[in-house]
Amino acid sequence: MIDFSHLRQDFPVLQRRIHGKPLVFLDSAASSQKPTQVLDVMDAVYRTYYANVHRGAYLLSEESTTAYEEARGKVARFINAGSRSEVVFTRGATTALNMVAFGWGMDHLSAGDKIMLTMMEHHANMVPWQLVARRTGAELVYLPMTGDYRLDVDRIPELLDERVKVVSFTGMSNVTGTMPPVAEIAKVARDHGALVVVDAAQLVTHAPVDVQELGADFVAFSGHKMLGPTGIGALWGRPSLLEEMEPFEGGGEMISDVQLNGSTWAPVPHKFEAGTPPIVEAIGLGAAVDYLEKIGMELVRRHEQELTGYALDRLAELPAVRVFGPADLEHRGGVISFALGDVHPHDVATILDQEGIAVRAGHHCAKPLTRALGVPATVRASFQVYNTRQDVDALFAGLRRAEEVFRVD
Ligand code: 7TS
Repeated sequence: MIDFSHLRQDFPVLQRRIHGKPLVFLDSAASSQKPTQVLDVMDAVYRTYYANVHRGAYLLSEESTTAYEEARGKVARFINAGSRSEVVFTRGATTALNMVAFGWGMDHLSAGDKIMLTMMEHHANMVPWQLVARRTGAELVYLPMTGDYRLDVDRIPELLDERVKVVSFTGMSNVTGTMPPVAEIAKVARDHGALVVVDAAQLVTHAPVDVQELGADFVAFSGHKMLGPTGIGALWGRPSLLEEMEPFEGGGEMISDVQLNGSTWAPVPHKFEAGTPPIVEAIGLGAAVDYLEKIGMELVRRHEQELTGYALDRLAELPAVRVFGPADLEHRGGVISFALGDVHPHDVATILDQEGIAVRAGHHCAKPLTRALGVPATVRASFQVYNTRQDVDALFAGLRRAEEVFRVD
């Protein structure tokens, strides 16, 4: 077992007690906690060199501009982008996906075209495409799930006809933890001439991501799930597509020139970053990347696989627990959705909260997927670098307690 327990001390909030018990934070798939290394960097920006970027001809502005652009470079290196200009800072994965759906979709889709998604998508990779489909007349098709909670890739040849112009899918499900074979799907879809978009909101913090290896056209993710702050995320895109794609938002900073009846755009990536960007958040994301790189994403993935394996074994000791997700650790990450008998997930979460354990209960913004699981909601425990076997043991004990309270046999 890889010992990550020393990392806990980097996360101040994990020192808290909840209802008199030590906090066991198992909701990192919704948003992760932040290490001191990120908090300190953000604090230092505000205290020592904060100013707006790309504008002032004075030292503070030069310093914050340099730090902002260095953070872009860190994110680019983290995902092995060809250059930092391939990384557009966005508000998060949601904005990045809307940027592609509207920026690319409105110019390339029309009636008769198809948008291929999967049954596993978070609403952020479903609703933007539904909006664009409604406006362009394009149709939506969905790749189904197999009985063991994986994407049914065998159905791709049948569904991927010449009308499919874009294939947009998750790199890791935020409900079942499923990790689809992204590179394999991307290759088939691109060979077919479709644009390939990967929602890497979960993937990027649970496994190494190399955009060259994934073979997608666009990759979207958020900073707050990968130990960084809220309000910042990124869209990686192939340079030619970023050049060609229309900006999603207009405003300051994204122009080259503005005349009364028209404008020209700033070079990529700035043409996609209208207005004052989340400067301190971007720099904070750079610090989160530094933190994760210091551990190494290969090790993060291995730690999480071991912890997930341990958690699945412990949950299997409770006959009333039903896990919705692949059993094979090669095909899943550290997000575990489950039911406890027929106890409502919110009731389970409430009992766990009394024990200091934070989990999420609900549809996890993936209603079609939860519906396909045949339940209105699930309980979800999700892991990050700071979680340990002790956290899993606490979850197990908490579930035992919930069984007693609700008299589950
Ligand atoms: N895609 C996936 C796979 C996600 O898990 C999420 C957020 C998003 C996109 C959207 O990211 P955002 O940062 O723009 O909101 N997932 C969750 C979750 O599982 N619980 O809360 C947010």
